[in-house]
Amino acid sequence: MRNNNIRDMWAKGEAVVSAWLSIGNSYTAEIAGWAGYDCVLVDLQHGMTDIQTMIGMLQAISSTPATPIVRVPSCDAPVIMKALDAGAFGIVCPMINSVKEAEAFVAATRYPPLGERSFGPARGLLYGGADYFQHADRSIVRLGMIETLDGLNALDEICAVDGLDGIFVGPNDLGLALGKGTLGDPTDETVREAILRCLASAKAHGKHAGIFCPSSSVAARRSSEGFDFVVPNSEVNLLKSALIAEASGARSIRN
Ligand code: 3PY
Ligand code: MG
Repeated sequence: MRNNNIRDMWAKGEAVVSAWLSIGNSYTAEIAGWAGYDCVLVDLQHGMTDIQTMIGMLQAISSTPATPIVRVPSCDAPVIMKALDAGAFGIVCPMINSVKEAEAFVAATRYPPLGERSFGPARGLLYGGADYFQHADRSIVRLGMIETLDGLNALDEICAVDGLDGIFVGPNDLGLALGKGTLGDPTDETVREAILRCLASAKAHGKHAGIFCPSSSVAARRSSEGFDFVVPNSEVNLLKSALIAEASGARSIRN
């Protein structure tokens, strides 16, 4: 099976830098894949993307050096399996609130006897290779999102779940859950402390820790703190700020 670049980087102690795609389009996915990211995530939760568009995006990412991964809309086994069958080499699962949910998430990604994944790897075989079935359980990366009060309360137990590679902090939802609003780069002490608690718990359990960041400078800081999976903003936010800057720049002389 084709190597999972995320695992290879982690084995070397490196931090993975992932693009985050909210626009459902295979051309955008292809551009992101050639832009120097270690992996590219298709966001099925909040992105304007459905399953069929996701498949085209994963095909586009497959033609680039980046590893294709998917954030599913929820801990829903059929969708998780569909994303894996479509060739995702990693799954980020939002709103993991309990050990039970973390275990259900992991089970959906593993074939029996370890898990409950149904057989039908489709594009997994094309992108991964003919021996996909033999190696998929070991190769696929699973990150459960901590972004609720329940998730925070069960943090240590979730981090201990067998087969979960690590956690991924959603700072916006976590900020909301803590009553602090959506803070991209939380300076609030409660949110800051909660984020660092997630990092410490993951490390204490020998797991990986990821986080969504509002910019590359915050992502670099997070990675220096010990996060080993960082997302420096989404493509839609980057496009929006570039468009705004160009529109206002083009008017700057007349104004
Ligand atoms: C969050 O911040 O809540 C996320 O889900 C990642 O953007
Ligand atoms: Mg979230």
